[in-house]
Amino acid sequence: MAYYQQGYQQPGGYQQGYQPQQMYQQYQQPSQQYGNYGGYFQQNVFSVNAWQAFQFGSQDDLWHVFNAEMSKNPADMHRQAIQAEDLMNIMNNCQTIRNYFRIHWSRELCSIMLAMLDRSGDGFMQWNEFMELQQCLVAWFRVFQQYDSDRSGFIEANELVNVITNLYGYRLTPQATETILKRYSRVLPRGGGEACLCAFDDFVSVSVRLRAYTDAFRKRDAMLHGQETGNCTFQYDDFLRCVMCL
Ligand SMILES: [Ca+2]
Repeated sequence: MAYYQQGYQQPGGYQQGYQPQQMYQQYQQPSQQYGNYGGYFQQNVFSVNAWQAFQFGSQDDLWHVFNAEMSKNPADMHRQAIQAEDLMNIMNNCQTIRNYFRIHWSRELCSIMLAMLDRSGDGFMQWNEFMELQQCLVAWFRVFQQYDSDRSGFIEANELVNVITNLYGYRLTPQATETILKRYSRVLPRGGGEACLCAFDDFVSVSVRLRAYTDAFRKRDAMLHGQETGNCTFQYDDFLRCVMCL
């Protein structure tokens, strides 16, 4: 498999220049067709200091957490990158990170998060990708907590819709919104009736997938038409490559 044979060699040490903003500018400009979600990320995600949120003393402490997990596997060390399983271990076993989010991170969600930020396209998570993920997660968690005022671990479905459409700024039809709610919320008993609620892990899944699929669609739209039109033609193989990686 090429995935294994590629053997990504470039060291991913955090001394490398870390300029995530530049990576976004190409496809996350405000758009008539796709909304202004890029603006939200630019204004909020990149100003987050993940290590401070986790109450580490410095960024080095977070690097040591990453490095300690990477060091458990010589192949990971050779690649200077971790895998979804390693990411899951960090998220669940690092006490400071676990105490911050207070959820169990599934391997599935860790795979999705790894794929979202796999800028090097090698299927592994380098340190700079890991840092960017933590920034995203802290930014998302702060949003989530704003709405989860009673700290129940859930936000209401209508608040999820509010975040996606008004705060993030995606342009979605009611039909698309309903599809998202069916997939990413759960119906729980509340006060003699029922409430449609969204937990933080589902909130992360929605945030990751919406962004990745929208980016992929926009990119092809712009390449195909020379500008964004809101329409796109996919080859079957290209479509699969877009959706199956998440
Ligand atoms: Ca990578």
